[in-house]
Amino acid sequence: MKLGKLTDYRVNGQEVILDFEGREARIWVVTPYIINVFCGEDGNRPCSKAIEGDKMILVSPKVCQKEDGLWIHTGKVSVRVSDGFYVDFYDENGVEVCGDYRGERRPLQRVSKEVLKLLEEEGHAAQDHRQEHAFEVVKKMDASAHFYGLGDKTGFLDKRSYEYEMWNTDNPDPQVDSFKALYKSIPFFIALGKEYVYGIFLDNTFKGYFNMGQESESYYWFGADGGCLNYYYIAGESMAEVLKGYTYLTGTCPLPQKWTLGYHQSRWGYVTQEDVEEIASSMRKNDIPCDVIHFDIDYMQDYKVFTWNEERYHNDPKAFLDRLSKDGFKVVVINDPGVKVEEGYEVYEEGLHGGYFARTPEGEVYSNVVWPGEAVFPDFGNPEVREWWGQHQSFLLEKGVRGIWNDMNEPASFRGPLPDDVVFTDEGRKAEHREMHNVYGHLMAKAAYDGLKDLDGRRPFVITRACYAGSQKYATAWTGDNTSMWAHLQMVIPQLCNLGLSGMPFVGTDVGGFGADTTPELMARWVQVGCFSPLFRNHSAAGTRRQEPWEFGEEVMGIYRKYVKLRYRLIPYMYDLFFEEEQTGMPVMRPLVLEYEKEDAARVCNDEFMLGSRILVAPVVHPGMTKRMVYLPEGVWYDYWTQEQLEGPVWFIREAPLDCCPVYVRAGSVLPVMEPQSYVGEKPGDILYLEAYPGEGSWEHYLDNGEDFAYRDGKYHQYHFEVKEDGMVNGEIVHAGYDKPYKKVLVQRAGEKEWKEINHDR
Ligand code: MIG
Repeated sequence: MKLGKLTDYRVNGQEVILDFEGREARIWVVTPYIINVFCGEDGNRPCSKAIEGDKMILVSPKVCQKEDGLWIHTGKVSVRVSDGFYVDFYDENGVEVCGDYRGERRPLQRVSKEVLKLLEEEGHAAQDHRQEHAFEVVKKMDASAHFYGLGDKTGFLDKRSYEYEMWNTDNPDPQVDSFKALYKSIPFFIALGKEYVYGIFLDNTFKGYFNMGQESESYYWFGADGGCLNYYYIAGESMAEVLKGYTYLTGTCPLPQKWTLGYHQSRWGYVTQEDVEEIASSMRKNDIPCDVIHFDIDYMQDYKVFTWNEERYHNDPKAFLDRLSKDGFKVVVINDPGVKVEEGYEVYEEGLHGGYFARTPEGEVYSNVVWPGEAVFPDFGNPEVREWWGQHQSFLLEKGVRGIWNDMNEPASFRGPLPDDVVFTDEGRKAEHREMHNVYGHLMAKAAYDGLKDLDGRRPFVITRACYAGSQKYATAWTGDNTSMWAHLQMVIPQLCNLGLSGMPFVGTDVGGFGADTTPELMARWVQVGCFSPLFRNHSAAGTRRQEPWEFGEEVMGIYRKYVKLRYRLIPYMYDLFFEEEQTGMPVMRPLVLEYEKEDAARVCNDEFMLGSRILVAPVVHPGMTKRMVYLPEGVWYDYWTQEQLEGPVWFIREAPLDCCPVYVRAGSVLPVMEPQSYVGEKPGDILYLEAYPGEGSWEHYLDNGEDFAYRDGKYHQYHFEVKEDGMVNGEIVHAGYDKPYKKVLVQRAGEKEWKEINHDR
């Protein structure tokens, strides 16, 4: 964005107001590490959907005018603003970390005029000029830069050399690398270079553009189609610190109920009570642990939200859900935003009378087609609408439903997209679809979360498809309609890791693939990745090959069982990761680069990942492969299956027959594990089991009732364990607030069979 000469400035607390020949811009020091750069029409920041509450930390920035520009020093970051509104960031040693690019942009001409004309005649979309955006920020890029995050995008971990768009999109085609957008818009990325790391969060909800060096090797740029230039520069010593800064701004994911970490079985097409009964009993009969069954749109009456086709449930769904619950199954149901246009239908009538639906510019209620047919769209930007929607969930809760799955909330529509000028509300003011589109799902999830919290009191379990920055505060997310193909199994790793780096730790993909027919081998390999993903749900589309664990013969079912059981074993460890994540923003599933950012191999690793800081997973994601190349970063590692010790950094080949997913544990680990059970809480859980991997290290283990918010009043236990080179473990209780702490702590040393009791008193 080019402004004129910097003619004047004034300091207002932590904000510096800059005058560029009559056009105003601002630099706001939010914390010593976080700087906001702003330029908008009337000088006022719009109300952020991502950032809630006051995030300012008191700093006294030093401001001084020098020959080369106006300098603002926070003590940790220095900002230089110069004529033309160029903004450069320096670290505390005065080294430039992130600077605006001042050179000429590369012309976009890709083909000659003649070829362009030919292409157009043939009906191909070709471009030889750059699109105009409301603003663009162009930053220097050096040869060492890698980019991570950007929410949910196709392709690989490192986003360098690709361009993306922020526009929540439901495109049912198989997702490939050339897709510019999926269902979520999280305009945040981390730049990691040889000597630097920083983050940028563009808090703008309009259609956004992120060109991460696709246009040039000298710069990258980002921009949007409307709204204000409003970005946050986030400094830190490491990627983890940058992420901590980002989640400090936009929030972390609240600790989930423990059962949500169990296995979820879903399919579009469980229509009747008998269908569901069959799934539940087959899970138990086949000894496959399972906590959750999902009900897709089939349970509703004519696809009307907040209705139930009771006939298909022997006229008493509540009795059925109660029965399932006795057997340890929790039910999650889908809930779409589109409300059927039908006279006399309560939800429609209420919304109509309340003025709760989006309108055309002429003031008519706007409608489009979704599952129920002609449908209208709740205006979730209006707090009253969120409250109304949230309270309606009592209909589902009363039947015994334990979680809400928000689908189609981009919002998706079947009769063409919603026009840009459909009128919504942004809290107190009117705002068009072009501005509210990317936050529609976010606000729907907020409505669901707040409603559930109020009605139920337990930690709300909401799953959403569409997201904006900060959606982690309300919902877990799944990545939408993937396809049963190997490329999509491969994509799971960078996709979920980048979501974690974008502040969304509780995420998963449809295990086995949603569209198309999966194969036994693909299923076996997919569950080996799925069992380590934070949200572990097998889901598939109606009409595709059935995808329940028993559909692929004994061998694959055995493999399936082995990995679902491994998942259950690791639930206490994963729960600890969620506890850590709520404090620090560190994701549960991590790319290697987050733990080993100095290692070149880690920076571009797409086929291995970490579960927390202690477990490294190197799954097979190619058909026919029964060995794979494994990279282990620096340090001593244990092969989880053989207990063999290895020393990194090292590359080697590991045998990986169909039933083997290579897993490694860092030396110096204490992994809390759970005894085998069919669902979380089936066994009393009053003994803590620890797997110890010799080496120097420690672990914080967390225990509470796994259900409500009592932990926020201190009603939890925290244990601190230390392990030594000889594998001996010491433990102490560092916080004692839970009324059912462990009666015993048993330790098993790597490679040994025996469990030994240890003392763990204060
Ligand atoms: O237009 O509810 O992504 O998980 O099974 C498709 C039916 C609507 C899309 C979701 C998918 C779900 C399906 N839905």
